[in-house]
Amino acid sequence: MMSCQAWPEPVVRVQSLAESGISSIPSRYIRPQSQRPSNATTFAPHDHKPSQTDQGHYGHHDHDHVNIPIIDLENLFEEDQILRKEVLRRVDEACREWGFFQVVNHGVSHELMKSGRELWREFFNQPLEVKETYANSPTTYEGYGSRLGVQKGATLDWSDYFFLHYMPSSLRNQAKWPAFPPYIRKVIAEYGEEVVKLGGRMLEVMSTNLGLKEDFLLNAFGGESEVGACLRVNFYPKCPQPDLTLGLSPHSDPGGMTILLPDEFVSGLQVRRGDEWITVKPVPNAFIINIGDQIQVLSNAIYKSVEHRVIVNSNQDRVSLAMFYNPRSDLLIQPAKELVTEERPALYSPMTYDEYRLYIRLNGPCGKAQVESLASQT
Ligand SMILES: O=C(O)CCC(=O)C(=O)O
Repeated sequence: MMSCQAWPEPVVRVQSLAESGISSIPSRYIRPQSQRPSNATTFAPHDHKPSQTDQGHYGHHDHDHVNIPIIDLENLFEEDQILRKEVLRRVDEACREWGFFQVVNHGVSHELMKSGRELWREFFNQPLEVKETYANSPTTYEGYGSRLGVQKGATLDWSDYFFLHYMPSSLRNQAKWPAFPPYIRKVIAEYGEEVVKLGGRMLEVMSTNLGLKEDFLLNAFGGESEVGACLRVNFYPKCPQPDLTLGLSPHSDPGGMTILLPDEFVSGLQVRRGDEWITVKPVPNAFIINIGDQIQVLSNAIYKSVEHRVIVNSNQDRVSLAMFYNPRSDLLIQPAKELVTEERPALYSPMTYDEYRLYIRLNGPCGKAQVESLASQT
């Protein structure tokens, strides 16, 4: 299979650039006018418990109230079937209407979420020489990186990241994880275990909601021991000209589903809604969950992956932990036969995730170009 061994140009660490005291950003980071972060929709603060009203604001045009749905998962773990069904209904509606939602009472320890964020921030605040010992290459992307894609001369994003494999355990190699700050490896392992468990539950909910057997999606991903899970920790440094650049270019996630722990204090994630970009303001202790391209394919586009991007600012840096929950990379992914009918024929041909992700590994984030081009080939 084609892959790329090395970066096409010397790698520049965005954090070092930001800390060098520049007042204007290099041209490599400046986006064409039409792709700059203007006119985004932000919604009002959320210092109240998620309510029916929050969850029902689909398509509302009063921008102060637009938000991705916020869903309380508490009743998912209850015996009461009526309460459980209501949670299922809300998740289904969010998957169909938005492809993005926040969850609270998800079962992952808040302490672990906090430690994860803090330890990763400490990792990025270490001297450059220490981080460089983990420098990555485009062959696997594992380690400390500053770009996605290997196109020479491409416009670059204003962020650095650390990428590691958590599942399957055969790919988990703690020697490639940061050794400092103390406890970071232990916290990554514990965090991974809890978030992967949450991912498994969400796949059950989505399978049930699609009218499939509860374990359908997990099995399509290779089963509990073979499912893929990898963590990308994004670090978005302060930027002297945030209006000219993006922290992360528009993209849909190529994998199955993403469970994102956003920065507690700094917003930046924007979700596409028609022609608008909605800035998500994270709810305390919530995760943001979004559908990836592989669930779009498996559900025959009943659920859709949604484009998102990240904006930066000049006052505060930002950290986010994205756990990508993916199919085992050598399994063929195709629409579930139960979801293919005469009226709704299969929209996608079978393809392994290995083949699929090569596109983003070579080209970097490209909106929804890849999954849309797949549909047009059938
Ligand atoms: O930083 C964020 O809020 C989003 C990150 C993201 O979209 C990604 O890592 O793919």
